[in-house]
Amino acid sequence: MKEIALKVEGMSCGHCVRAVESALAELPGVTVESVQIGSAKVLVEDRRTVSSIVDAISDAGYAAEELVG
Ligand SMILES: [Cu+2]
Repeated sequence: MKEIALKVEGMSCGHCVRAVESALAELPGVTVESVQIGSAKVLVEDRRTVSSIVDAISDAGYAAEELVG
């Protein structure tokens, strides 16, 4: 498992946190570690999953990008 940290734009309240959490929870091979306003941390089995994570967050209405480093 690899830990991926993401910056998430457009979140402003607890509703946003729950929306991102549930979008992530539906993805196979993804374990949600934490979601806060503006960021998320997940564990993935395969790094190729990162693009589907970004897509799922986008579908929920927020803009995500991986924080590298
Ligand atoms: Cu909100």
